[in-house]
Amino acid sequence: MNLLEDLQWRGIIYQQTDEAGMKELLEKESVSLYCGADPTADSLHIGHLLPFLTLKRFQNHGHRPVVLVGGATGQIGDPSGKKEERQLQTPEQVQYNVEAISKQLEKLYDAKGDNEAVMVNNLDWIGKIDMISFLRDYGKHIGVNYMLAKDTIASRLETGISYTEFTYTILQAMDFNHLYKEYNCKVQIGGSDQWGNITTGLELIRKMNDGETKAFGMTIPLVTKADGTKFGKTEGGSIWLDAEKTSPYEFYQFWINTTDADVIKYLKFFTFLDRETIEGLEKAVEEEPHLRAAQKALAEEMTRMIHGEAALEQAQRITAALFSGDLKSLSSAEIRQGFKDVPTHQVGGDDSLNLVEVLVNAKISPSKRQAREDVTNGAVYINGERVTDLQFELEGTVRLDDEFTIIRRGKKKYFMIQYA
Ligand code: 383
Repeated sequence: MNLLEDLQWRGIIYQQTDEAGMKELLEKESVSLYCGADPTADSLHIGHLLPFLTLKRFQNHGHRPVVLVGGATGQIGDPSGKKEERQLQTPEQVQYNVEAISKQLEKLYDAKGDNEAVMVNNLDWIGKIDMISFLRDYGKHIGVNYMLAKDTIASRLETGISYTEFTYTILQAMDFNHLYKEYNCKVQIGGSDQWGNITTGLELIRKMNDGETKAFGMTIPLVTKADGTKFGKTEGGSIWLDAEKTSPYEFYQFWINTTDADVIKYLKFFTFLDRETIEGLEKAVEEEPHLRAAQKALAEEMTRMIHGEAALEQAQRITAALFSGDLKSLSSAEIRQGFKDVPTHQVGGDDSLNLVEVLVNAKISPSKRQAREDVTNGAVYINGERVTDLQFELEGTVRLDDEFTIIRRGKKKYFMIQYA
């Protein structure tokens, strides 16, 4: 399968500005193409992955990725897909975020050689343009009527859009034009929300380069979920690539919890597994869904890709230990990762440390009588070990890191006790 056939099969192509031209271009030469991200936070989240992994698919087929981080555009704010005006970030915050997300992006493109990825920051050229040049050299080429017709701008006319955000699309167009000239970059890709900005770029390139368009745009579909809820969000918020914000265990759990209805689509979108393998997993979902082979493959591929082999093994160990209830094999740091979201109860300095009392105070057992029964019946586990002694005190080695204890009641109900 060639690249375009592979992208098609994966369902990754949404819109193209010139399908036939693009096909011809990719058959003829090895191209440079780009995708950008604005530094709106100090980490990317999985909503960014699809376009940047698509860029990598191009790289795997011999093309050169140009990865842009918007040190300039991040100070302005893209109105695309936003119902409301954005709050400006300070230049320092933007700079901090640029560094953080550049590191994450660099890691995605480790391939060396002729088509090694190039990292660029648009502050390096946009930051140098003075206002008069901006208005004369660029603004003059883009009609206000043309801009007003863009979905992302039109949809904001009722609620309001500042001149700042209105101008954003011209800045992104200047980037495409700059990269076209400096890096012979002929293609820009992005999510479907970027269609307007990508086409403004083509307009500018056409106007500034003798009317001939040799550049192309391609967008990638929005990732949806079969149940209609938003992809990439959990109760805890976004799924970040930064391990400090979303631990590798949580990251692994996110993917492993994918529904049968979505899992094949995600394997095609996000992994580099080949067609045969994915079709095999598709069969497995149909014939033996309870084994969750496709979900396991997805979680494994994604966690390895973003966090590496060691973090994947750790995530799998935590998952297995939580499933079996055997916590002895885990370090306290691993237990912390695994139990981040369980109900927590704080035990103050004056509170009783007696197990039965704690079970009642933490509302783990509904009454004192029930708490006693739970303990004597062997339904209570402390850090994975059954405790049947009614006099047991939560002291000493049961306090992991001197800070917390995990209590399990019954098969699967976990609680964390924290000490003041
Ligand atoms: C800036 C300057 C350029 C080219 C692109 C940009 C960024 C672009 C943007 N992109 C989104 C972002 O940064 O705002 N104006 O969060 C997201 N992208 C990619 C993809 C996506 C888009 O980074 O659809 C999801 O991840 O295009 O929302 O010269």
